[in-house]
Amino acid sequence: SGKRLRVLVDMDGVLADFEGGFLKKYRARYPEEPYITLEDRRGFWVSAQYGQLRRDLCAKAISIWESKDFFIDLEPLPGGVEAVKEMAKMDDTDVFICTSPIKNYRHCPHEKYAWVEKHLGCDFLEQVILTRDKTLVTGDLLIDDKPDILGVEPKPTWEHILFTACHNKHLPIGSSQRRLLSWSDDWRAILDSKRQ
Ligand code: DGP
Repeated sequence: SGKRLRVLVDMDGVLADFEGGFLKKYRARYPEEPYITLEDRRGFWVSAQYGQLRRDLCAKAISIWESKDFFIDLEPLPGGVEAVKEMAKMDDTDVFICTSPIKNYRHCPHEKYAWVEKHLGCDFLEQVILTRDKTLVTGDLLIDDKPDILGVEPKPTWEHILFTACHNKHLPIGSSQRRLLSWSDDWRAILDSKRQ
């Protein structure tokens, strides 16, 4: 076989249940306020859709993920931790967790490392990449639920595999963009398709 395969895996919405964790804590903190069910979520930015519901709900949404323990308390999405562990054991395969921290850095970066240690083990801390610009990271694949991954590099090296989430499942799939429907879907075939 040829060179090693490098897989970049996003965290929120791919390994960690950001949307479910958000809705649970939003409803607990603001029980009298309207909310958006996961079925009705549209668009990547949660705060934008809450702001459309009512202007002041944008700041209330943001207050949830800026709170202590929001990121560490996120539940793993089904099969994600197991898939990443299996991937990391495959021959000629390097796996990195590539995640964008929120700009309010009080809790998020720390809790992202703590989440990886808790669910994947301290050896996996070597594989964490925190960046606000994923186009600068080289890899063969980027598995991510954000439909548009942009940055300063116009031609990223990776192929973006769109991981299905409540906010993107209604989007028409672009001409050549491939999807991973969940971790029960055939991620091994996607990796194999990129091997030399
Ligand atoms: P990533 O999934 O790596 O692209 O990181 C995006 C982060 O932004 C993730 O923690 C989810 C979070 N996020 C979701 N909706 C909003 C929003 O409306 N505003 C902000 N600031 N962050 C959001």
